[in-house]
Amino acid sequence: MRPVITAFARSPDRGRGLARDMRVRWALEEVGQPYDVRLLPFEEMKQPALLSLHPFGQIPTWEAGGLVLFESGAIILHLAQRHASLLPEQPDARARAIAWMFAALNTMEPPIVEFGMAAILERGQPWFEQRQPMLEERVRTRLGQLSAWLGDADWLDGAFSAGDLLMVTVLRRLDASGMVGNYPNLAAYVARGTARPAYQRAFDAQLAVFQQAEPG
Ligand code: GTB
Repeated sequence: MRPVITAFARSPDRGRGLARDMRVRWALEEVGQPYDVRLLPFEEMKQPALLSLHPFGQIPTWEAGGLVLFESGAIILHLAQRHASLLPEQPDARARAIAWMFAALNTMEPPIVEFGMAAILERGQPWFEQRQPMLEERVRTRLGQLSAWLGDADWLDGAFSAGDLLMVTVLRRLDASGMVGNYPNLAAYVARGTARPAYQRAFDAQLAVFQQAEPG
């Protein structure tokens, strides 16, 4: 059964692999599961066809064998539970890897997204100059804590897991800010993740979508 995921027909990230289909594509590549992609124009995001799959009319979604899922973390957990290689077999190690999935999505991603979105949507607002340093400081705090935990390890808890996969994609949201570069071990961690062949295949696939949408 070949799963079908959804992605932007023309991603606003211009092929930089920052939209959340990228993490699902990467997970699919890591486990060697072939997949199809249904590309959605913005005009279709809040239409009944997508809303019947996703209550908030967003990408990515997942359809396979009668199961419909939304939320990139839930999709990756579903995939990781059914294939070896994204979660350890040993129960305690598996629970810790899942904790890192939640940490990426619940503890790291919110301040990073808030910081990035404010820079796009609130620039020019009277509060922007005061608020942005505060948002940046919240991100810096989390990066410092993550850096201290990682130390000189390759991955967050033993072998590469779905927790690392999500964490790397979340940290990549800071690419434009250069903030991760202030933590050499985190920069090396992101480089290690993005050098994985499965990441490269997923990246190339989403880039090809953007290039076909915007030839030349
Ligand atoms: N919590 C959900 C999940 O993890 O699946 C969040 C899903 C989500 O935010 N999807 C976004 C979406 O569909 C795309 S990824 N937005 C359209 C809408 O809400 O109508 C977010 C995103 C968009 C653009 C960039 N970028 O340009 O860099 C990065 C990330």
